Amino acid sequence: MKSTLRTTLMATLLAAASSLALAQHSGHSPAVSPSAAPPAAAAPGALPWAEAEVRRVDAGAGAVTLRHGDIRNLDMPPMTMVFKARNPAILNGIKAGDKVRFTADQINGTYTVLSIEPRP
Ligand SMILES: [Cu+2]
Repeated sequence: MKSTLRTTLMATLLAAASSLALAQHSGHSPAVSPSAAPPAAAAPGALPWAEAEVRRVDAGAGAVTLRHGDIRNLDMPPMTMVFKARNPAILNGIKAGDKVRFTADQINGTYTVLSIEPRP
């Protein structure tokens, strides 16, 4: 009796969990109307690439100086400036003079590079 109740409870929890996962998954489905999508700042994958030339890499500080083009999501015109790397490891293999593309966002008031890679 007791074990039957527990089994039923487990099944209910599992069903609830899987329907929740399903709901979250469908939220990212392309079938969802674009007007219902959250602003571009939400997911790193949603940020537009910007182009830049690397001026300086400060691996110790986890910072990189970029002479960048337009950054559409930040409404920023071309300029040279320092960005923090959200994960300093993404600066491995990047050096001054490299032509790169990158995504950036303003995180806690700091312009932060989320991803960076050699320009294709
Ligand atoms: Cu800038």
